[in-house]
Amino acid sequence: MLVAESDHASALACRYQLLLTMGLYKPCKNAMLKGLIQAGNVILTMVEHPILYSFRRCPYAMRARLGLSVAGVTVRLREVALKHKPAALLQVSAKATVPVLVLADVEVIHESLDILLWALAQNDPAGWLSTDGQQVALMAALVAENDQAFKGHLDRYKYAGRDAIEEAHAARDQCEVFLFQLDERLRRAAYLFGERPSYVDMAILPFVRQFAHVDLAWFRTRPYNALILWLDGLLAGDLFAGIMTKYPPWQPQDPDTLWPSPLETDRRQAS
Ligand SMILES: N[C@@H](CCC(=O)N[C@@H](CS)C(=O)NCC(=O)O)C(=O)O
Repeated sequence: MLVAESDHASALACRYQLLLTMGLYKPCKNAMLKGLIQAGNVILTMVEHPILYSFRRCPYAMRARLGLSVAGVTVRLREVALKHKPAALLQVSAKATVPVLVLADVEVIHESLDILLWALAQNDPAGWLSTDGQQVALMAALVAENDQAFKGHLDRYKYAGRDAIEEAHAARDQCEVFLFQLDERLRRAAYLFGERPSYVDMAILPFVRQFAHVDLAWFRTRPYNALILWLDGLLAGDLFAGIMTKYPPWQPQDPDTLWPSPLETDRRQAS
């Protein structure tokens, strides 16, 4: 372990403190990170690259990859086949949902939102955590609404059987209550909380995409034009393309897949 007292280190400690104050980052169970905040020093474990268990099409995993990618945090990516979860994943996470981020053996982050926020705590070049302070609770509430009510309706819409059209449509109507709420915000500004994207846009984007893809032709006829524009814009960017690269399921004997490659990150940050 290395105790660093550089500017970078204190900036990192400040950011953790900020996240805690904002109520966005749940305090880690891990004493080392708590010590880090209290002492104001950053204790860096010499881990070159955390391990990310991911599934390309999972919206939660997309959310995590968006954060890691924008932050330029390179991970050892392990694509998971959900029907054949690797023993290594089950060992670190009893819950075994993806994404899971393993920060050496000292800490495992099991929730996609925590991974997104952890990544931004390392580096937030696009200012996704910036907020005017007034909006913090509202921002968190919108993500919570996405993860709870909206995702529940979305699953009932997406996975309704062919013989349950009425149920599917009822769930779709319920989803749209949330979508109209997003659209109303997006009529006022380009992004959900202002003229620049925030972590909220990135946390919600993969789920709106999932909704749209259930019946894309129908989705495009709907009267939430600002939302459709927002979705199209974010999906067309390099960042989103970069998180959707395909990888075969990880096998224990495989060499590490470093993702995003440091080269890719440099190229995107320079553009
Ligand atoms: N609350 C979790 C939910 C993650 C989640 O449910 N992921 C799905 C894939 S999209 C999963 O792993 N499901 C377990 C399974 O299918 O076995 C998070 O935010 O990370």
